[in-house]
Amino acid sequence: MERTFVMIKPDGVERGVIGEVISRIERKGLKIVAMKMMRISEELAQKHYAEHKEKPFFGALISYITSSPVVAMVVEGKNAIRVVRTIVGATNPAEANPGTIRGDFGMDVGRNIIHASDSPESAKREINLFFSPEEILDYERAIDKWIYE
Ligand code: DAT
Ligand code: MG
Repeated sequence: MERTFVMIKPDGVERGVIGEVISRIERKGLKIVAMKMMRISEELAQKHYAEHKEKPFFGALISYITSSPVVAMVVEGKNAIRVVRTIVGATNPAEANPGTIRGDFGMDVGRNIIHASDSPESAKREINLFFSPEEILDYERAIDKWIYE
């Protein structure tokens, strides 16, 4: 099983779609193994988005992500990184397919509702940035035999 880092961004929280987003993750069959609501510090935001440091939108991205609380999660499942990116949709909500989270809820690349790790390396790095090992829970679900062959 693979783990990925998922975060409902401040616009998702403010617009009241926390439940909707979590529902989509749950009903897909993915397992939430850690979750917390928090406000991201400037320092954590800069670390999380370090790969975009030189981009023209970096400043706006940091102020957006630190502007209001977020909901951070670790999500587990078979090919979880790819599966979550698929249900999240393209980076720009204007281009994201209907049926995806960004396609259904967003209008602007600077307000795209949700973050999800894009590779095993970034998943590992981001999970470690946001969660301590004790915050990630190991548990079995009886339903899993109906989700995985
Ligand atoms: P993703 O969040 O799909 O992994 P990314 O890692 O390329 O996308 O960029 C991180 C975030 O930065 C993205 O969710 C929104 C913002 N962003 C990306 N490209 C942008 C652009 N051209 N203009 C404004 N914001 C942008
Ligand atoms: Mg990214």
